[in-house]
Amino acid sequence: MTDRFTPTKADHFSFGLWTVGWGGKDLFGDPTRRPLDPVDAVHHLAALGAWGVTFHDDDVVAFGSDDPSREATIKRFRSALDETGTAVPMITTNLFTHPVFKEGAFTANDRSVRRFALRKTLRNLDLAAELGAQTFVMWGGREGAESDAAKDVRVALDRYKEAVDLLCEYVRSKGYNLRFALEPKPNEPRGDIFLPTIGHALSFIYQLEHPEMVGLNPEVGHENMACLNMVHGVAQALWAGKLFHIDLNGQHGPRYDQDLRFASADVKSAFFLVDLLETAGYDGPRHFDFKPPRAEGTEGVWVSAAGCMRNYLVLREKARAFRADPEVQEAMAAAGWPSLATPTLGPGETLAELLADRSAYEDFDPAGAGLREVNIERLDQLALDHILGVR
Ligand SMILES: [Mn+2]
Repeated sequence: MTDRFTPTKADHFSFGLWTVGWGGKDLFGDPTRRPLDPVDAVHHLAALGAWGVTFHDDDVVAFGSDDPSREATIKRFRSALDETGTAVPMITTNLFTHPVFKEGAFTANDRSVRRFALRKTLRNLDLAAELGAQTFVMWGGREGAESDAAKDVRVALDRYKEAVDLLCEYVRSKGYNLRFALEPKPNEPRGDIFLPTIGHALSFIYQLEHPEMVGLNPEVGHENMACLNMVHGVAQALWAGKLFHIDLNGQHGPRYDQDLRFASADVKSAFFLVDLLETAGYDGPRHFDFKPPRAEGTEGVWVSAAGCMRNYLVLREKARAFRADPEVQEAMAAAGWPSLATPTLGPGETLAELLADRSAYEDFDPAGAGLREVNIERLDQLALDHILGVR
């Protein structure tokens, strides 16, 4: 079916190879789908209207491959990219699947594991530059612990910082056009993961040697797993100039990481997220990090992938209609949006003048102000009317 919600490359939708390539293996069951050749994934996604693909090193080249077979595999993959005009905007390193990383990678207590993790990542930075990726995502799924007795967290953060600083130094020395994006997640696979939320990761960035090179890759499901508001978190990342990349998917609140297709779990939050990205001028990839449910067969995988993009485009149209609706604009004014945009002190007003302003305190009527109308329900209902398609 082709309609106005059919994506094109101009929409900048990208997918991890591990998303459509997930065979359904989970903690309790074997794969339910045959392995998907990354070359086939590129062709399928391009046919659906995707603009880019992203991957972990091991998604394309099997762990431990020798150099000749690695090069042959990359060459074959590269021709699929060229044939379809598919971009590789982001690459990441798998530092979580192999048993060597069972106790962490950059924060493993074992120093030789940390050195191996660095070498594996440095090698992948060269590939990222070679394929023209501009963002290198760092998700430290094994950086954490099940027990607070496992390690001194302050020292582990020293090692984490050491690793990110070294990676930044390498990118600078090579002159690569690459920035790093930290991906927060509260737990799973580790009992507790370091840099669990957008806020933790943001504060970590400012302790680094090159904070300008490091930003965030927030994921819808990960923030929801921590009972946090994704829209607020992304807004703060944008406010800090740190939204380098984003992982769009769906999640039903605090439970295991569901990676549902975008917008399928919480339409209202997805609506406000799309509205935020589109109005804030975010110009990075709209990247889907989802998993087609294990119960689906091969055809279901592509229905699920297409649904991610379709839902984004539907919500984008609805968000635009919401913003353009005169009644919404009037309701926003009534709810005080323009007032919030006005600085609290007047132009050139000093603190002394505020202290001398009797209307601000001595003559102010807090009881009366406590009874005022705020008009947010009306605005929220208009949003819901737009989402539900009755406006
Ligand atoms: Mn996830």
